Amino acid sequence: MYERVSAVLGARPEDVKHSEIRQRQEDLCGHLAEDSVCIIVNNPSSIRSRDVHHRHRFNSYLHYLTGWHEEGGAAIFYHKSEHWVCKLYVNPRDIKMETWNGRRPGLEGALSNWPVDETSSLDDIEEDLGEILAKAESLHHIGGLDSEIDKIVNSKFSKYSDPRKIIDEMRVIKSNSEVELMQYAADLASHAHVEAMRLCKPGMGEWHMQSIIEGCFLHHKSHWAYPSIVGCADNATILHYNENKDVMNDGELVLIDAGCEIDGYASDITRTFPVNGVFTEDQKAIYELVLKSQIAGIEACQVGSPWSAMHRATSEILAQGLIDLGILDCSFEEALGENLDGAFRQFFMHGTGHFLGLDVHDVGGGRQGDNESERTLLPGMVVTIEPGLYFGAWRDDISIDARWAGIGIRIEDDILVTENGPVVLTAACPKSIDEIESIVGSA
Ligand SMILES: [Mn+2]
Repeated sequence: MYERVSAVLGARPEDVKHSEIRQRQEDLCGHLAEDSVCIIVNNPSSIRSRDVHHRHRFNSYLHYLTGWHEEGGAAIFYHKSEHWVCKLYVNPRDIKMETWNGRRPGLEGALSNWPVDETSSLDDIEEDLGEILAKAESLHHIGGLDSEIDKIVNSKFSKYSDPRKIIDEMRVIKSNSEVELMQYAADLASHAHVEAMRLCKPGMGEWHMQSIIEGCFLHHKSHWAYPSIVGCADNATILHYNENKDVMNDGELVLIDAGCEIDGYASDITRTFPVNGVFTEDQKAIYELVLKSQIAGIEACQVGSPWSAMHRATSEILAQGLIDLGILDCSFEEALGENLDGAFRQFFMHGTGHFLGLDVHDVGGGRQGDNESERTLLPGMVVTIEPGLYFGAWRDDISIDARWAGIGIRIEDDILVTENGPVVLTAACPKSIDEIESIVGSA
């Protein structure tokens, strides 16, 4: 299984180069007044139970601006003798602590291996900040993550602004090297999904699908970008189901929403397929409708299109399709709704997609479906397109024919917006009915 994935996966791209990170620092500082200071703090580690911690994930902003991926740490950008300085505060070397919890780069290691100008010990941040902030007129701070450092910052400076808006505008457009990393994350997740399809058999557990996919991630030195969702039958109609604890039965569909990360960059794929490898006529009817709407959503990912274009494209097809299948008994206008809030929303209750990058629901604007941010699509943006239809048999707020009950289908791909039209990064993951029927259970 792992070898099959390795054989089709290209070479893993290098992490983002230091020169590119230096350029990001320069771009950020170009937006800051010279008498201001900007502080970005790492995510704290969090306790799972008693003395066991959750796996640490670096703060995306800190990683974006310094490449730092270790635990602890904070970056301070300040202007000193005509230059901007990026100073990284890290945990100092400590043989005793390292013996228990892992090696640390320390001050020297951080200075020589990361693209920063100065390093200092986190133990000194309070004193240092006192000096640096005494000379500053304004402060930019991404707070709320590490309460200890937040407290220090708050005690030194009563008012600060949030620099995320500036950095988000940088993060929302992906460079070539970011796209390469995202393509690799998309390929790895695509091939992992194919392995789950191949090995799927009635009687297996949802957790078996999860173990195949996450095993492929781990085997390739990656990790899930968000908890994997594997839901068969009615479980597929629960959007954030991730207990993955039920047995998959003959005749049911299974929905898998799983993606991995590479140097912090996420992929996000959803596929839905019949556990026994053959769609029933009713499952096929819904699947074909969702697929048609997803393809229309992808086609709408054009440079210059408003953010809402993708959601409108998928919604119009779903609304009409639900009427054609006799699931909705109303006019197209009523099905769609004036603000895309018509009767079809009973069965498609989420947005059509979101930005994708260092965060799976990446920065840069609202989600499709909220009319909050009317962004225009630009080259280098990466979005997901993921319409779905959900007919939970357990729901007593909808009235549907029994033949549709227990069908939940979502199809999700990752799309790079380019001048030459949308590029599907997750194209290696099959989604046509013919392909799926020939792959599922073929192992
Ligand atoms: Mn998604």
